[in-house]
Amino acid sequence: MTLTSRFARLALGGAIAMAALSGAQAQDDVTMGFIVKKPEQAWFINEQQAATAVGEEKGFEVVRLAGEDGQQVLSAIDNLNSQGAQGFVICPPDVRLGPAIMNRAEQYGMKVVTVDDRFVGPDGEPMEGVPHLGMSGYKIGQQVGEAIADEMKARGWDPQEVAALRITNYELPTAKERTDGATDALLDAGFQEDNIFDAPQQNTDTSSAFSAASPVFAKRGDYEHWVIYALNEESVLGGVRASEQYGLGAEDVIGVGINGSGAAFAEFSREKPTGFHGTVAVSSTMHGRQTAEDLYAWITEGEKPPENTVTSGTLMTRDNWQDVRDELGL
Ligand code: FCA
Repeated sequence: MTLTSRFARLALGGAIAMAALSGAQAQDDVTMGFIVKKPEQAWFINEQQAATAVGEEKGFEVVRLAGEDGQQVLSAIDNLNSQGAQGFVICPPDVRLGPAIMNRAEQYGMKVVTVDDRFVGPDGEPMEGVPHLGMSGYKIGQQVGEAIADEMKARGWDPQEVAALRITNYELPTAKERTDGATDALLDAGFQEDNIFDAPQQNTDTSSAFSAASPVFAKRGDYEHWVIYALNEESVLGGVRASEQYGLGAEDVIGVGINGSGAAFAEFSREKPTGFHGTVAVSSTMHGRQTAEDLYAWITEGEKPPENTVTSGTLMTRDNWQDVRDELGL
């Protein structure tokens, strides 16, 4: 071996060792935020836990933060910057905050991935350039409508005499897609359009749905049978609780939600069935894990995640909920 080739080998070995070292350091140094709009909801708790778990596996740190309004989101970003974070995953409290959130993130050179609720720009269209992962809202909504129609048939209800409580949130595009999908599937199955009553909620939680639903039941006491749907199961549960207050029993109500989180498990675990018939379950574990992994690959390898990834759902009822829960890793 010549001196030069020996030298080259040594130099190469050194370079590899250095690269390995800096690679290891880079991995140790990755910190990302995971900011959610509703930190007390089981869906979001699970998402954040799944992100933390994948961080522990792969060697990066996940800082779990609440962002229940614009102010809180901006201070969460400041806080992440002071912890040396290179980016964050976020489900924003209001999708119209997208430009303001991106502004702050860009000041700090942070990378951003959205989960569940996609930013909209000033033109009302999805904000481009921010990778997103969320439900295929319309399709999952259709599954809700189909599940309700099937259960109506099973109970032998006459569609002419059934009312629908549609809990809406038209400011959130994924919510509109979901309730539109459910409505279309119900109409396809012969549901009467005039029997659909809207309850616009101000938020995406149980109490806002309860407040929105109560006056609808109060006004439409003439219907004996009701179906209930909304963007998520937390909201459907608000509708079901309101129906109970108006004296409707489990046999008079078919509520079908979306998510498949602890809120639904608790309802299915009650000794007696309620008007909450089922929910279309989506893996919040996968949402949390995948977005954190994607952001990590973007930070460490410069590989930008896809613009829009959509996920699908499985109907979960009192009969099969434990199996579906296990299948989806929930
Ligand atoms: C929205 C809803 C959540 C969940 C998520 C995927 O953020 O508010 O309940 O359905 O989409």
